[in-house]
Amino acid sequence: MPRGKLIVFEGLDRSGKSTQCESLVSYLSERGLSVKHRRFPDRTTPIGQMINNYLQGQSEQEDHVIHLLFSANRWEAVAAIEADINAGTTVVIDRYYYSGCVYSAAKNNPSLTLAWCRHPEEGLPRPDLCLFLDISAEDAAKRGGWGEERYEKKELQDRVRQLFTDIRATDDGSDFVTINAGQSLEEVEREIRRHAESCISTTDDASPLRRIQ
Ligand code: FDM
Ligand code: MG
Repeated sequence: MPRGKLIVFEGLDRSGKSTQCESLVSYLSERGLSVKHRRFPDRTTPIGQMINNYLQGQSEQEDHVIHLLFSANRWEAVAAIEADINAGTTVVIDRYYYSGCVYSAAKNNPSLTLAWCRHPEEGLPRPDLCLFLDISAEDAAKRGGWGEERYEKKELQDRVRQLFTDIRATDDGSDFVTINAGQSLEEVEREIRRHAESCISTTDDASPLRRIQ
């Protein structure tokens, strides 16, 4: 049986990730593909609840600690993700380790460099495709404005976008397909489906899931 693929959505808050992620999952499953939807942070686990409390301002965490909790929240899901992929199920995830790196690094804490932030992610399954929904912080904010959560602030989002741009220039960025998220929902949807279908049909079934190195 061909293995499932690992497809990830990344982008700023309000870039349309969640909507597009849901749309792709329904599209693929309507076409008979076995597909599972996940999101990070997964707020349903005990670690995820600590993250949720932090994001909602109900608790404080030291910058490195919250970074490691976000990473732990991915690691606790690895066995399940791998089991799905090995069983032929494609896993579509709303945010992954790129968000983990850039949001923490955007805090400008001198000992939370992008390189430091990336270390705990090494060894995680590497996506077959990362769909990066690109939008400026200004345009994202026009979409109903920022919510109440901790990172939904213009200055931080500007730095996050810059760091996503920096990542695209590195080896990690070779997984990225950049999609102009300022287009209409339907145009974005069409592009995403095209890339996802090409990923699903062209990834060599014999090739094992790669790891983040
Ligand atoms: N976020 C998300 C991080 O800071 N690190 C991570 O590893 C992940 C997965 O959490 F501001 C940030 C990004 C965002 C916030 O995510 C909540 P959602 O997708 O908006 O729920
Ligand atoms: Mg959000």
